[in-house]
Amino acid sequence: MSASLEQRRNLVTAIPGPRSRELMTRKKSAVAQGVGTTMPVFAVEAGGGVVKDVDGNSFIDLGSGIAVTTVGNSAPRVVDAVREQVEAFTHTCFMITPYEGYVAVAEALNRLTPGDHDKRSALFNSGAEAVENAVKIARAHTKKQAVVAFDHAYHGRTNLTMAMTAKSMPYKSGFGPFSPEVYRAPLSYPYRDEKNVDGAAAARRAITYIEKQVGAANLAAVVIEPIQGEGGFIVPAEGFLPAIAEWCTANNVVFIADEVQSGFARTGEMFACEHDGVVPDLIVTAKGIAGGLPLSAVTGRAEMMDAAHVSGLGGTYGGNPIACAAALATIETIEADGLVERARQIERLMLDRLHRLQADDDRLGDVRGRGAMIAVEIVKSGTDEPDPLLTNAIAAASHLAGVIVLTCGTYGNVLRFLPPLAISDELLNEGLDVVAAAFKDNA
Ligand code: PLZ
Repeated sequence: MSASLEQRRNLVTAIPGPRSRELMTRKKSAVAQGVGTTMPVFAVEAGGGVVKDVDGNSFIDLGSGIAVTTVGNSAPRVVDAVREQVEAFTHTCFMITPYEGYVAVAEALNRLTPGDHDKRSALFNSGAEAVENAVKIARAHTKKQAVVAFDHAYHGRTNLTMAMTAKSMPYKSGFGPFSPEVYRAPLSYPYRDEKNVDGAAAARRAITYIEKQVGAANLAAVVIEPIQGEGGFIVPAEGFLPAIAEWCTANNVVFIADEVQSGFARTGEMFACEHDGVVPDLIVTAKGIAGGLPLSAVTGRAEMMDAAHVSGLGGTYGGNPIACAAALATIETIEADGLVERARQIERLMLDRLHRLQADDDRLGDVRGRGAMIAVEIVKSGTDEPDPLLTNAIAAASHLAGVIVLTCGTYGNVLRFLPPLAISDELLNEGLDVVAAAFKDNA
């Protein structure tokens, strides 16, 4: 981020402006339509809490490029580290001539992830690729095959992770057949579960499904997002995650936490499973790990990680030196700038404002989340019926008014907020003012 990037919302053209419109025309004739875009504007610069477009409009960023630029876009330490690395060398392939940065990232992950047991890490490029590798490792360790994922889960767009992802449109429809031996269990969803289904009861329900439909004897791994991302920022009821993790341990099943979206200070802990006191066997990270450079990882118990034979894990670019340099600078930034605590401050500010909004407007059916991973589930007034049309209208109105917000949820009715932790309170409040006005305008 250049020092000249002003930290304010400023619209100087209609949205989209003429240059963005021109680029969108080029996009339509050059890029496959399967690659969609949420906003109609093209970025040229970003940093702090702002994204600037080609027409000179500045947007408040409440999305962080889907929870990636947690330390801020072009965060100063990341820029310096990347510049230094790119001038030294760009790639040798860690599997050919290794380099220190990869090892240092593995050491940092082993130190930062929950549990003080002996750990190992392996690095990859995308979240989906890391999830796939976590499953490979669990299968190699247990010598079993089946995998359980949950309702509303999102784990990626590759063949195995499409099978693990719950939502058909847009992620799976027409792209089958999907990987076999993937089963789905019911989640704990406090807003939509019957009132008597607490965390323990939801865990019993899930475990019964798993035991009856799969059988522990066949099950290699249970994969779960401690707070679901694309599925709607669903925070399971207290006790749910520990009960599932305990059952896994008792049954020689690898408990894999997919913290691709929830990890790296996002939720007011370094990792979301820490809120529940859960120590996963394997933890999958990506997104926030490297300040915007493509990097992902699997970290876990040494004896499980080492179950895969030599050269059984890897990939040409996995743990690319530039991405590793960015990750080390990102971790340094989180620690030196107290960003875990910053995420907690953001939680207080956002929940307070959204709860006040909810008190006057029952279309905000549920306000939930942790840290800087906060959402509103939008319903039709007087009911709990999902209202995806209103959700899209609120998001679109916010976009036109200069605020980047995203939607999610199986029913498409969740407005989610993932601000960079580098955002100011002032911008955050202004962004929420815009969203509040959008609710009023859509009364
Ligand atoms: N696991 C929990 O959130 C990525 C994807 C959006 P990749 N989520 C955003 C989209 O439309 O593609 C994600 C996630 C969780 C895995 C992934 C996959 O990570 O880096 O996108 O492969």
